[in-house]
Amino acid sequence: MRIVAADVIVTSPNRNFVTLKITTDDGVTGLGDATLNGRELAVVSYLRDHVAPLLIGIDAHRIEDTWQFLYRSAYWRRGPVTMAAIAAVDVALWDIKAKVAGMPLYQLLGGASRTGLLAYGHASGKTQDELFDSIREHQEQGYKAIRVQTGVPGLKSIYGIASNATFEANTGTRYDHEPAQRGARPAEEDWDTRSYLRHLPTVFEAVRHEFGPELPLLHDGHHRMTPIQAAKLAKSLEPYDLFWLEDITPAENQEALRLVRQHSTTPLAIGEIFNTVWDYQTIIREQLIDYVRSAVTHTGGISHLKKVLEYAAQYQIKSGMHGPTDISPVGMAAAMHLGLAIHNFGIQEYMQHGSRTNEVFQQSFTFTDGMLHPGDNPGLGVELDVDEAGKYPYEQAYLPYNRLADGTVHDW
Ligand code: CS2
Ligand code: MG
Repeated sequence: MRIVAADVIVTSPNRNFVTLKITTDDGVTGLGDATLNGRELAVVSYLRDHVAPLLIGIDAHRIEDTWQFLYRSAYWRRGPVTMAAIAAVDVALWDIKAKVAGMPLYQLLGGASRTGLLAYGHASGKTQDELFDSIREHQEQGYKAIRVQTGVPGLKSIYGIASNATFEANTGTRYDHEPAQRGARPAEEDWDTRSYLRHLPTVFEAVRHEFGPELPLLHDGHHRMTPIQAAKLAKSLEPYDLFWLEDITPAENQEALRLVRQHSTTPLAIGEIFNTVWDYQTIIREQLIDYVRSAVTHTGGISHLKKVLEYAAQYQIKSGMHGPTDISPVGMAAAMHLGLAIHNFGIQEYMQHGSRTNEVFQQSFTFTDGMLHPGDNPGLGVELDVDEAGKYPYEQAYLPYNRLADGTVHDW
């Protein structure tokens, strides 16, 4: 079964998505997500100009060999662009193999290890009242675990605060906006770590008081703290029993987390911007984290992320795969098949795509009573309507960035 076509489809129904579609000489097609938020066209070029021509004629069943060929023959390894491109090829080939086998992909990965995947959603509010409303709204939608992001007094705009979620009255769907904004330049936001560190524990105290001890609560620090600030934060949130505290440091400096561990037992999650097992080498071996945040889309696909998670399993570290709206339904489905099959599944992030996105990508996965399931269609269970996709051409969009009060650029 040889590959006869590898097409890259760019579409922007509610936001930009890049999808690779591989076709075999038997007429079987497979999809892979290659969306890199705010830098989408770099991956488009990598795939169209450098990878697609190499795929023609390759045996579509040789997934591992194709992965190794693309990774090693380029000489320039790792990095988000390369690894998103390889991920798209890998996932498309798994989709094809599972369709040919007539099975949902999770069956080829070892079969289901559980009945469904616990998902968490994003609650947020500038004020306490808005935050409480947002938590209740998520609970009404079925979410059993909730990420809490909050405004900070004195700061104008903050990461993760949904001015952000829209209710589409015509379809009854709730659409979670991600911070990327269409336009020619990134939006500028402000930041003050000391105000944030003072304010956040008061918010979690109020949330625990209102919603009780049972509800799993998560929080994302979005890479903004130094190691000692991160240690302070993790320690100050300990009484509120978080499910996890995410991205408290930039973590390129993996050793930095030793300091945090010395001061706190708050569980830590890191890795949404990591691309390979090498980015996790120290933090897994030294047990400096509790959850691996990588997405299939940005970590070389199912083949590579499975290896990362198997390594993590030796240290009782679990999965917590990245699932914002900038992961397309194809990438989400890949995460769900992998999450259903592995033993060390932890939790799956799940934000909801808009109705236009759901028309472009027809999906078989379900979200019922707070649990995700990839469905039992052969393959990934996602198909792309190319005509529908063609209605929404690419639009330039950027993630925002931060400056401190004196104008210094800060981690966003
Ligand atoms: C995030 C994302 O979901 C998360 O935890 O940190 O919202 C992230 O900001 C975006 O995916 C960036 O593209
Ligand atoms: Mg995050």
